[in-house]
Amino acid sequence: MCGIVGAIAARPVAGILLEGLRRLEYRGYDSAGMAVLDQGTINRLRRIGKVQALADACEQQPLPGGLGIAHTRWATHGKPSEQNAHPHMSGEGLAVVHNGIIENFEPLKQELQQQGYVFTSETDTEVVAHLLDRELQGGFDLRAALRNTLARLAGAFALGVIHVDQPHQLLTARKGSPLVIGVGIGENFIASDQLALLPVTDRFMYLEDGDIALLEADHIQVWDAQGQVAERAVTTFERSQGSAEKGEFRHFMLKEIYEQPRVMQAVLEGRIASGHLLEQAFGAAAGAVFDQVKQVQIVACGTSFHAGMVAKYWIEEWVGIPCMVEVASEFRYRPVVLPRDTLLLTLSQSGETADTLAALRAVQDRVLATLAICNVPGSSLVRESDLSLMTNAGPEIGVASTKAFTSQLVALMLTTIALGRRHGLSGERETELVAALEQLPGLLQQLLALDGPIEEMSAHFAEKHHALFLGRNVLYPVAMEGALKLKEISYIHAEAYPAGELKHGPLALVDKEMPVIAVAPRNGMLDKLKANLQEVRARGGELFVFAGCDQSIQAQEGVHVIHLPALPAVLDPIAFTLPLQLLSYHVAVLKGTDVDQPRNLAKSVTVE
Ligand code: HGA
Repeated sequence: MCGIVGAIAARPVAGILLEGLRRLEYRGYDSAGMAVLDQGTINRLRRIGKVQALADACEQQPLPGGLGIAHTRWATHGKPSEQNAHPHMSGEGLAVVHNGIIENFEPLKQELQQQGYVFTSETDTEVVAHLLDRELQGGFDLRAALRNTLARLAGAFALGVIHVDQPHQLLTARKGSPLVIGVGIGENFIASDQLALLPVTDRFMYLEDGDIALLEADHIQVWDAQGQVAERAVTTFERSQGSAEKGEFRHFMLKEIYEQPRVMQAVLEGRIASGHLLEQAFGAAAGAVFDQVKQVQIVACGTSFHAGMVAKYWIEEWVGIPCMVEVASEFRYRPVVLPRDTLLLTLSQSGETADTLAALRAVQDRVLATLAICNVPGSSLVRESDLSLMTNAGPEIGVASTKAFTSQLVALMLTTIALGRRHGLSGERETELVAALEQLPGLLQQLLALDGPIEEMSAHFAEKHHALFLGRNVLYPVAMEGALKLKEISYIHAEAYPAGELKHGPLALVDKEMPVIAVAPRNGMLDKLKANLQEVRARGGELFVFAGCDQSIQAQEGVHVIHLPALPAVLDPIAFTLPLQLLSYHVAVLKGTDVDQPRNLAKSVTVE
């Protein structure tokens, strides 16, 4: 969701800002803009469309200067247009970029209009620029003006501000939206995500909610929400955490699918040894918490929600305690009943998902403990939870989540084992599960060999408008994730059902124009699933089956089958996900959609 970059340096910053925006484009890409201060003037360029349009404009009209802010937008207030693109200005002297939503912008706008401010955009952001100007007119310096302005704002924001009267200062603040400071040598930066700044620094300072920071080229000062001077630690980014380059791959999504064998290794590293789980991976306090837990409440959104659904099957089967799963946008707004000794488990790739964070904050005082499974260390979710387990998947740039999902599943299996140990899971079973997990990197490597046959299969979908995904038991959420992937990137309408539900409604949709995709591992439910598939065939539906290694499902007229290699049944949800990712990818490529940046979507959903 919207990406912010800012820089203050002794060299021209426009190139740094543009590169930062390119790296943040996964967060939003309907328009982009930049404002750079040069010799007492703020020069601003904004363009509708992708960052490349802004880069082209910069070629024509270079923006010299060593202080600037830039933005790539995912509109929440006002359509994507040049006028609504950030930075927004008040007069000629002040420019602002914003990620988030100002919930009370309407009364603020009215108030400012009554005082003579003229608005040139439909955005909520523009009130911030004018509020700041009003404070400056009232005699406050830039930092005090920002502090007074923040006191008027409701909602979520990360802000970058520059002013012509302060040519050596870049101001920033955050509340509820992500923002990181990049610490350079004689130059400093801000960004929504550290990825944006990796070409210029590997040292980062994470701001807390409510912080204001003032950056000069060789100095950074932070104040906390109470206005007290605050120390924020500087951490060094490990380059081994993955790269944000596409390399030889045509799309980030494909690269990220292919990275999964290595990611499986990364998420297991340091968490298992000699056939056992290393519980310390969850933090020193984890053992005592896991001992006491009587039920688990999982809260997440989108793909992470599907990972949570898989975990429900695992936790109830192997730990034997109740596990509830709910989407965060519902959970946060209803009076939830949480039995005593509930562990609240949140899942988010970015750790900045607004609804998930709000859900955590809403109930954290009413639960035994909170555990975050997340891909970004230092993210808000991780910092605000009692326990955390990193998925170590490295940067995920494709908007459609792939490796983040499978690494969450592994982290959830580790969590299940950790809980199970304290609730009667035998040592033997633990060893069995850990041994299965150890096979994952090799297994996913083998699965990638199915890419060719899956690409061939994808041709059947190019002309279709709808698709149905079926699975049973722990493979039902995998079918849901398969359907989500297909709709996200190919724009084919896709739904998932537990196969047993077919005859209760969706069967009415089945005809030769409705391809039905089934995930059919060899397990106790296979015969039942096969009966459901017969129901589809009997109505002329074309079947695409991802089957286990046994040969009991065979290709025939109207039935296309891809067999997976032999694998431990506990790994089915992870293994069967990969072919579904590849199928969506190839269908999207055939349809010619923008695979990494599908329309209307953005990654890291930091707005509600
Ligand atoms: N509300 C602002 C910023 C949107 C945003 O942060 N999206 O993720 C706007 O609509 O421009």
